[in-house]
Amino acid sequence: METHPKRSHARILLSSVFGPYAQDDEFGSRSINPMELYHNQVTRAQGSFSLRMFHRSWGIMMIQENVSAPCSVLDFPTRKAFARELTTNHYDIVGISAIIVNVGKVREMCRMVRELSPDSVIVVGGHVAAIPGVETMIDADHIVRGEGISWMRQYLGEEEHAPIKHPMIVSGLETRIMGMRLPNRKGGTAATIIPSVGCPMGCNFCTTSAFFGGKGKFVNFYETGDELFEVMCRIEAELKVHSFFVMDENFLLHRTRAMRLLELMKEAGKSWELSVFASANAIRKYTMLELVELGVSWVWMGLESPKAGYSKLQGNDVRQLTHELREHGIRVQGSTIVGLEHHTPDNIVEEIESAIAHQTDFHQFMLYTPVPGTPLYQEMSEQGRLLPDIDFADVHGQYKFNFLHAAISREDSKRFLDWAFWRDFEKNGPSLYRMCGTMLKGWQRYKDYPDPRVRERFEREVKKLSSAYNAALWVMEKEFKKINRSVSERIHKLRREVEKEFPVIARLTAASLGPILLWSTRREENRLAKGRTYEPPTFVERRNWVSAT
Ligand code: B12
Ligand code: SF4
Repeated sequence: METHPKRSHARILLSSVFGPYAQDDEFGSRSINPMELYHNQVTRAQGSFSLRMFHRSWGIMMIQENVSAPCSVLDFPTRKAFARELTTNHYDIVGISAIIVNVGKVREMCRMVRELSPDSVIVVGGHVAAIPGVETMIDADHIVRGEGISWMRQYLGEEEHAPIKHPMIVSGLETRIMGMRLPNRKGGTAATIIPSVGCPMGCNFCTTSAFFGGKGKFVNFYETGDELFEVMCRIEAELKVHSFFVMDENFLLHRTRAMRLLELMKEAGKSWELSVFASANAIRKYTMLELVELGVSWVWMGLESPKAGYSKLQGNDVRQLTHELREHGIRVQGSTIVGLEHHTPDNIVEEIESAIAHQTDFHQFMLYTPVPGTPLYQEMSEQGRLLPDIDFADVHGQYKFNFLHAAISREDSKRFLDWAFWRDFEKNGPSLYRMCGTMLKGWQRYKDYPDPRVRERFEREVKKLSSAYNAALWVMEKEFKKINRSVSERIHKLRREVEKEFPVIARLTAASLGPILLWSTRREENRLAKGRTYEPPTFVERRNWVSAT
C-alpha cells in the first residue's frame, strides 16, 4: 500500500461532519435525525421524558490514539470551525469520518479542503465508504472501507499490528431529561470501551457486520479477557468510573473472553457495571447469575419478529428472556424492525403490539432498510426494488422506506413506524419509569447477595432510585394521567414500593425535588412544542502535537 511521503511526520486532522444537525438543510441534516442516540431512535416519542445526550465520534478518537503522527480531532464542527482549523494549522492529511446519511456533508468538506488547504491529502472513512460509486460523488484521494486504525498506520508507515491503545472516552455528554441537565461529575457517566468492530452473525440487513467483513468476520481489538481487563482498569483509574458502555456489536457472543473478564473482576473485587449489545442466543449462553456477576446491567437486544427466522433468535423465547433479565435487575433495550418482508397492513399492528408486549425498558424501532454495502441492498438492487431518487440523507430507517415493499407503501411505512414509538410510550410509559421498576427488582433480589461486588453495584443504583428517580416517578405519575391512567396508576404503585423500601429519603425527595422537576418538565414540554432542539458542542483535541513551523 502507498505511504504518505512524510510518514509519521505528516500532520493529520481527523474531523466528523459539520452541524448543526437537528435541522433540515441542503447538506443532509434532518430535524428528525439529531446527533442524539435516544432522542433519534429510541425515546423520540417520549416528549420531555425523552433521554437526551450526545456521543463523541469514537472512530476518529481511536485512530488518533493509535498513530504517532501529530494529530488533531475536530468533533462536531460548524462549517466555520472546520474552515478555521484548515486555515490556522497546516495539515498534510485531512481525514473525514462519516456515515451514509452524511455523504452531502463529506462532499462539501472535500470541496472546502481543496479550496482552503489545497496541499492536503483527503482521506474519507467510516460507513459512507460503502456507498457504491462514492468516489464519483466526493473529491477524495483515498476512500477507506472497513477498519481505519490499521489503514492509517500503514499509510503512515507505522506498525499495522501494534497493540491497540484505548482512548479515554466518556460515553455520553450533556445528558438531559425532564428539562434538567444532569451534572457533569467526573465518574458520573459511563466510559465507552470498544473491544471489537463488526459482528460474525452477518444478518442480511446489518451494516456494521457487512462493513467489517460480513458473516463469520469481525475485527477484535482485544482478544482476551486479560487484555480487556487491563484496559478497563486503566480507564477506571483515569476517568474514575465503575460503569462501562461496551461498544461491541455482540459482546456476549465471545464467551471465553467474557468469562475470563469475570474471573479477573472477581479476583480484583471489581464492582463494575456493563452496558452491552448482545443477541438473544448469545445471552442464553449465560446463566442469569453469570450475567449479574459480570455486572451486566443493560442489554441492547434485537427482538426482530420470530417469523423472520434470523439465526440469532432461533430457539429462544425472547419475551420470556426479556422478563427474566428485568427480574434480575438488568435493563433491556429492545430493538424491533418495522416493515420486514412478511409484514402487511393487516399483520403489522399485531406484530408491533407483540413487540411492545415484551415491556422492555427502552425500545428502538427501525424500518427494514437496505443500506448500501449489505447483502440486503445487493438483493434489492438485483430485484430492481430500490426506489429511485431517494436522497442518502433519508436512508437511515427512521423516516420512510427506500425500497419497494411487497405490501406496505412508502408513506405508510412512516405512519407505522411513528405509531410504534407512540404506542410503546402510551402502553408502557416513560422509559425512565420502566428502568426504575427494573432497578427496584434488582435491588430486592440482590441486596443480600453473598458477593459484595454485586451488592455494591445494586446499592449504587438504588441510591439514585431512592432519591432523584423517586421524585421523577412522582412527576411521571402526575403527568401520565393525561396520556394513560392505568400507566399512571402503575407508576403510583411503583413509587409506593420504593417509598416502602426507603421511607424517609424517598418521601423527602419526592416532596422537595418533585415540584421543581414538575416545573422543569412542563417548561421543557413548552420549549419542545416551540421547536427547541439541542446540538453537541465542538471539540478540538490534539495529540503528539507540535505547532507547524
Ligand atoms: C455512536 C453511534 C452514533 C452516535 C453518533 C456519534 C457521532 N459523533 O457521530 C449517534 C447516537 C448520535 C448516532 C446517530 C446516528 N447514527 Co449511529 N451509530 C453509532 C454506533 C452505535 C457506534 C459508532 C462507533 O463509534 N463505532 C465504533 C468505531 C470504532 O467504529 P467506526 O465509527 O465505524 O470507525 C471505524 C471505521 O469505520 C473507520 N473509520 C471511521 N471514521 C474514519 C475516518 C477515517 C479518515 C478513516 C481512515 C477511517 C475511519 O475506522 C474506525 C476504526 O476501525 C454505530 C454502530 C456501530 N457499532 O458502529 C451506529 C451507526 C454508525 N449509526 C448509524 C446510523 C444510521 C445513525 C443515524 C442515522 C440514526 C438512525 N436514524 O439510525 C444517526 C445519524 C446522526 C447524524 N445526524 O449524523 C448506522 C450507520 C449506517 C451506515 N451504513 O451509514 C450505524 C452503523 C448503526 C447501524 N448498525 O445501523 N450514531
Ligand atoms: S446480530 Fe446484530 S450486530 Fe450481529 S449481524 Fe445481526 S444485526 Fe448485526
